[in-house]
Amino acid sequence: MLKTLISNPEVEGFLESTYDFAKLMTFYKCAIMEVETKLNVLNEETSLKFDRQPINSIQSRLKSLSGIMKKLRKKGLPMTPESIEANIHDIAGIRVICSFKDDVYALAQALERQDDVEILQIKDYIKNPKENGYRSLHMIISVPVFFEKETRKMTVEVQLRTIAMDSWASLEHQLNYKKKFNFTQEMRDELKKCADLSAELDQKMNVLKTQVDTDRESNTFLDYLNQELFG
Ligand code: 0O2
Repeated sequence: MLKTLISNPEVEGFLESTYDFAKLMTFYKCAIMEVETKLNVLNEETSLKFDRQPINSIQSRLKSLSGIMKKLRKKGLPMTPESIEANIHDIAGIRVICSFKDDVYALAQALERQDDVEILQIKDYIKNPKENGYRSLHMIISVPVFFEKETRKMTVEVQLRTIAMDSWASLEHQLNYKKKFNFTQEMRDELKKCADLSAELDQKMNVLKTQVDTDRESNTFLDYLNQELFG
């Protein structure tokens, strides 16, 4: 297998720049760390203000070498570190699973406001769901990563979605997304109905959240301390 790979001229050229590739991937890995820290800080702030966590969980991944090569080949692009950096924007990927729909937008706006974050692209599949019912907020952002003698602006794909959006997308991913099985129209309609139900659930939970947040915001920190200490 390895022998076949190395005898492929495309791969041969790629391996020549192995060090540059490893360095690039390290920059991406650090960019993920930077953005995760930003998200965790925002999570702490909301936790202090509203006594609840807007982020349910964060998953991150670096795209695999085979995934990168597949994408470059599909786009007919050269397999060099320069080409990867210029053309593929989801090498560093972060999925943020939020508690409520408002949290998705609040976190996105908070990231946008940060001086060192540049927004390169936003796709709002919550306001404009995909035809199959997929909902999520996708952002391509750029953040600086500081090495000892070099600073690079790295792109990171951030997908923000609620727990309900995530459970639908995870199940749909297993059943349908990029799968060869031929989904009938009836099955597609059924999947879409499930997506609509999950959107309704998000909407109802969001209304409840707004009522609770409004109440908590109107209580001062001293009220909160009094309650905690004296019941
Ligand atoms: P996987 O399997 O998650 O790695 P591009 O990234 O530019 O090539 P596109 O379509 O412009 O492609 O990007 P878009 O629309 O922002 O979607 C990218 C990612 O969103 C996908 O990554 C999925 O993770 C997710 N996604 C988009 N549409 C769907 C969908 O219909 N169902 C599910 N479950 N996930 C979706 P990948 O790399 O395509 O796939």
